[in-house]
Amino acid sequence: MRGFGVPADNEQGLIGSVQQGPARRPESAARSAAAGLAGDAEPPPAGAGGRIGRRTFLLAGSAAAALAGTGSLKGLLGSSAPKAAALPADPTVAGQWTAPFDLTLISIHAVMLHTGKVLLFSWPNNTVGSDAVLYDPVSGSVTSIPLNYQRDIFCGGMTVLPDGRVFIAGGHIYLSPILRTEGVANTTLFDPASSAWTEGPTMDVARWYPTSAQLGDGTVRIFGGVMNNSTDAITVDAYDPSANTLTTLPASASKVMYLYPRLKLTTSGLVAWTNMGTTYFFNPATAVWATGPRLTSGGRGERDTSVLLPGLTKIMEIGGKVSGAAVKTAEILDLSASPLAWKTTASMNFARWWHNAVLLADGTVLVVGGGASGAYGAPVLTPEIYDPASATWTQMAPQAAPRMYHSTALLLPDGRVLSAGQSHGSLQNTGEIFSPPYLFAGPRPTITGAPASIGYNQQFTITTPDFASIGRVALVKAGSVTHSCNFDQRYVDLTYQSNGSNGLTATSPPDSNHAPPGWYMLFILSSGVPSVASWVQVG
Ligand SMILES: [Cu+2]
Repeated sequence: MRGFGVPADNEQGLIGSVQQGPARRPESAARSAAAGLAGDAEPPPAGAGGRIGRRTFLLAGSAAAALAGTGSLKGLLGSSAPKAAALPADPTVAGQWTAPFDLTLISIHAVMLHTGKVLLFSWPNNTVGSDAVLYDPVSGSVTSIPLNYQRDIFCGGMTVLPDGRVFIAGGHIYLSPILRTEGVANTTLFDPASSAWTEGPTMDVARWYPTSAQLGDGTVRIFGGVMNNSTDAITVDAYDPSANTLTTLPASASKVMYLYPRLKLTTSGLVAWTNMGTTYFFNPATAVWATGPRLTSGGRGERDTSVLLPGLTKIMEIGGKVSGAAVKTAEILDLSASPLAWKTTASMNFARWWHNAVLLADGTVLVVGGGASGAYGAPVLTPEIYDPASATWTQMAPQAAPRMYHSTALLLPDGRVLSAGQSHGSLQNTGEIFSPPYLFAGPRPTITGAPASIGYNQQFTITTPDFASIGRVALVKAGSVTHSCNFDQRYVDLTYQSNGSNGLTATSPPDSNHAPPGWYMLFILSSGVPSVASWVQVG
């Protein structure tokens, strides 16, 4: 239903189209040129409408909802309310949620920092720059750290750099008129050590909804997004964190990539783009694209979520918008297979878009939030876990708050999951924490010693009294997420053996394309139960 000024369906819809029917993508000279360049004549994918006014939708939606008095939990839960009111499920089977708690802002962007804090940010709210906080999942404290200069980093792309700083590419033009949506060419750096925000170098073009992707050499490529409501940002920029410089790649790299393209660094060093109709692989060494297989779904648009599964050879695309509707389906591309082909895997129990996928400490995938109508309609409160080993989905206990458009979800170092945000409704400033069933499955192994940093392909010692029972050792690159797009999460299994006395001898990742440099959460698991993670800097 199109209530309260919220767009009924297409978040990418032009403002006018909200009232006037299906959105039409703005055609631009840039788009046509790039389409010709790439030889990609396929029609705009599902979910690709024109694209201005997200923020307008959100503000209008919130304001209208407040005026209409619909901000109650009951109103938000809608038809899913009975599920939330059901008897508590057994946490050993369905996990357990905390009640919603106040985070003081809408967690539109979330980054897991190696300090153990979570960086959350949103658009400016009567502050000089974007609102931001550090949330401490251990103490529960929330510390305000807004930008102290005029910049709106909402709508930027995020990459956690090898040293743990956060690089943010682009964003939203500061205090732009409400009916306009434009990007900025600025980049922004956040230093967890000092909580300081600083300006980075300037990109060649303004970008709104770009994706930044870290390469194995620790540099970052910035893809896609739009310059404004009628012009795509087609060039690719390269950020070198050690020199703090930005350069623009040759024209062979240029491509229309829409909004927050879902990109994954593969173990071959190629960057795979997988959420639209056709898969593409970008070769950073040559700045040239290669065409891969078509998705079985025909493309899942800009509301799907995707994840690189443990093992690092399979990319999974989950839900999203297919033929105009939210879907339950999921598909997997096995990069080690020949010929390359997407294959359908088991469907979720619920159709979703604007959901998030979180790699859990045991290598399973939690899909949380999302809904089936518009930006905030028909929320799905029941998360589900995909087990890659059995290709099955298991429903979890329902959460209290809808977490659809502008929601986020991250794995925490203690194995729990923070689910937060959605820019609509009375619970929009809240988060909830989910404890997966593995936290109710027996005693947790403990890491009593681990190195603070490791290189590649080298042995290192993990001290643990549980050495005899450890069944899995993994490094999980901490996540950074917005708009159902997680830029950083990655699950890297390690080989290991017990040393027979006080710990394990593990072997670090073979190279930086398996585990790009940066901070990882080291988990050991016993009978499927993870330890609390130890932070390790890889590279
Ligand atoms: Cu948005």
